Amino acid sequence: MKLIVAIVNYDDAGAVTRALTKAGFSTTKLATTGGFLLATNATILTGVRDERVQEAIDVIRAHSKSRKQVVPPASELGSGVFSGIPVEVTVGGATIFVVDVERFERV
Ligand code: 2BA
Repeated sequence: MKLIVAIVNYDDAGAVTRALTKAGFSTTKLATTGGFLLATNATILTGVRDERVQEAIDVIRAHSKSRKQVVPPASELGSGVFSGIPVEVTVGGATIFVVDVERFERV
């Protein structure tokens, strides 16, 4: 079994969780904050059987859009850094980690 940890744009989180649920995956959605932009995003946890990992990633990819975001000058970035010029970054689709699950129980 694997745990998929997917960090997605907050605006995509509902569509991603709905699509995963419709495909038969269990999900937990957490409200999180990116360390660089300090913007709210969402982290979706999905425990899946090994043979369904790619299927789950395909669902997440299909509902996670990539966005360009311009950080205005003098905005505070992570670690208290202030940028003096506008910075454009591409955020997402999704940042995905696949982690081995040593033990899974529902008690
Ligand atoms: P943030 O940390 O707020 O980063 C937002 C976007 O800013 C990133 O998009 C990337 O394009 C840019 N960025 C991040 N750190 C940067 C840096 N040191 N210098 C220049 N640009 C930087 P994504 O790569 O799509 O990441 C979206 C969100 O996914 C991140 O939000 C963070 O919450 C998470 N994330 C990405 N990589 C991660 C990692 N290795 N570990 C944990 N979380 C990660």
